[in-house]
Amino acid sequence: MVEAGLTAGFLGRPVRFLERIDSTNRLAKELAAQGALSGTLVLADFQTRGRGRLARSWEAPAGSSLLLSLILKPEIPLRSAFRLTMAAAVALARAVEEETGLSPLIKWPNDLYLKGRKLAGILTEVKPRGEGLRWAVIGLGLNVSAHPPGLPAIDLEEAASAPVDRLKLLDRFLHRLEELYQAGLEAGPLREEWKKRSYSLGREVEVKDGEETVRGRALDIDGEGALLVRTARGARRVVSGDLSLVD
Ligand code: BT5
Repeated sequence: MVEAGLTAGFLGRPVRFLERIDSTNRLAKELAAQGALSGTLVLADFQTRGRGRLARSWEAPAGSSLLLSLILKPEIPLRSAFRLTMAAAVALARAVEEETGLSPLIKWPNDLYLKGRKLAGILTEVKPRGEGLRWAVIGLGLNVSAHPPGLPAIDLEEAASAPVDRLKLLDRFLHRLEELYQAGLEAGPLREEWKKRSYSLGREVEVKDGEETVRGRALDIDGEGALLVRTARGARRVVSGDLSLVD
């Protein structure tokens, strides 16, 4: 039934839909290791152990969200794998804009924000092969009709004050991502659009990565997606961490 609503060329072919699963990323990685096709989509209505980065969890009331993982086999260097997260964020922001008129901002490294609250999170996991990628899984959780209480989160229906069709939104997202993917995930255009939609560039930020905290003005991101921060002690290139605004 879901298949019938999905019209992209190869993203979403095939689809594996589950009402309930531990984590769509977990299953997608298992399928990828067994040789699943590039474009395979794992979609769920509810996750019992949805995962964020590190040991964090992704919470979503049943039937309220887009919870999905896509298997891809891109021909890009391992060091450029972050472009997958960038492409997913740009594609999702475009899809939301086209469906609802709302323009979410991209918060480095992997979130979409609306009205200062978290709307979506992306978790990209890769299997290296030498300097390249054997496969990648892009996992994405987007709050559509509800969000978990007690978090600085927002859902699309609350923000739009109108119902949102999850399947149409998903289909649009797949089209937009497929366009970026077929264009080779080229760093230049991807980076330009990412920057236009950025939540954090030009702002005073604090990036925490384990024990280390970098503080300063977020100036730019480079072609690999690293954040360039002007600190009191000079420019720093930050490759991972949790960002918050200071101003
Ligand atoms: C992320 O991690 O934001 C990546 C989330 C990816 C989830 C998708 S769902 C489908 C696929 N299968 C999976 O198992 N995972 C992916 P991170 O940046 O580490 O942020 C995690 C943090 O976001 C949590 O610690 C909470 O604070 C917050 N959070 C959890 N659920 C949320 C929600 N529904 N809306 C907003 N924030 C949430």
